Amino acid sequence: MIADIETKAPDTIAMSLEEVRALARKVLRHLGLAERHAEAVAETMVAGERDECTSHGLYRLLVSAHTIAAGKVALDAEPLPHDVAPGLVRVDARGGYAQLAFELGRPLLAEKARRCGIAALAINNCVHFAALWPEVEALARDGLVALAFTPSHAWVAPAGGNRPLFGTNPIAFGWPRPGRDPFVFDFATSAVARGEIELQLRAGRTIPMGWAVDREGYPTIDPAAALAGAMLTFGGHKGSALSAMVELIAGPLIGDLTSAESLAADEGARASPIGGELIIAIDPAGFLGAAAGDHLQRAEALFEAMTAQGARLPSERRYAARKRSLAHGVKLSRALLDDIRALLER
Ligand code: NDP
Ligand code: PYC
Repeated sequence: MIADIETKAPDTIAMSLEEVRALARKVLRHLGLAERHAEAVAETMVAGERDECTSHGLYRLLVSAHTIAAGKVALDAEPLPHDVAPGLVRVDARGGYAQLAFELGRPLLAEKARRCGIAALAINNCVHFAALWPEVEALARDGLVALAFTPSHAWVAPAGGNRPLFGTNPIAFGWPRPGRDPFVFDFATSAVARGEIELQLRAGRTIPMGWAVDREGYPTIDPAAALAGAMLTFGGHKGSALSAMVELIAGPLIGDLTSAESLAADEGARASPIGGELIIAIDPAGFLGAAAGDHLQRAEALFEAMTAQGARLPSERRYAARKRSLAHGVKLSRALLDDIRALLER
């Protein structure tokens, strides 16, 4: 028995964040992604691993490899900014990954928000597989209140229906806190991100009831049946309405695709979603001028009242994970690393 334990390879492998970054960049370059994209895309994956958000960490290298092999992302797209109005900026990602387009649009958005009090950035024509919290967190660290939205592929049934129509459509929010890490939440308007179901499938585990129905519309705990059927919204009709809102404001409002249109454009390739993202930034000083600091300080009472009764703040878990990862590195699933390293043999 002891011998068995001693000879069994560990299920996880420890890596430093630098090693994670180097691996992500190496694989993305090997897959053919231009250097600037490889760096920007790798950074969101490193952030995902660092903050223990594994569905949007290095697992996304497998997703990217599939999307690239399917020819569904422009590998060397140069994002093109358009100064639309004093409070509006649009970045055409030209079929590339969203990360570089956001990097380019972020300073323009921040500058417009400071000038106008509120501003919006539309990223168009991008391929999107990433978590949204790195974007709203970055804006909140610059002192701005930020909201971000993006549709995905039609995988989710509206409340009361049983056929996929909405994407998993995340909503992210960031709030700057004086002298503290920003308050950030970021979640899919489906019961859970699709990536989470994909990870359960990889791990051979079942999923909780309430996440999805199978092809026939019956509730299922089988992740494969869930992926083939329809995912469910969180909070019933409430998540459904929010999901519809994301379709509208990050789809037609910015001249981009809905999740149903993204899935149609995918033509069965099962690549990452194509379309747009809307990011709104608000400068507290826009409404409040010199009093902004006092009011931000007042907002701290809300967070204190939440934690005082035992509630945890969204983003608290991530910041704690980040602290651990920065100090000790991360642990990656051996099976995932084997699959990622196999990409380098292709
Ligand atoms: P979760 O359901 O796990 O919700 C995540 C959010 O809720 C986080 O802000 C988390 O904070 C917070 N939270 C979780 N548990 C608690 C708790 N007990 N108390 C307080 N706050 C809590 O995530 P999802 O599966 O819905 O989404 C995961 C990711 O998938 C998101 O980052 C999203 O952007 C991404 N995604 C991307 C899509 C795309 O098209 N690009 C589509 C869909 C999802 P904390 O982080 O601290 O745990
Ligand atoms: O996990 O639902 C998801 C997702 C879609 C696009 C990127 N992540």
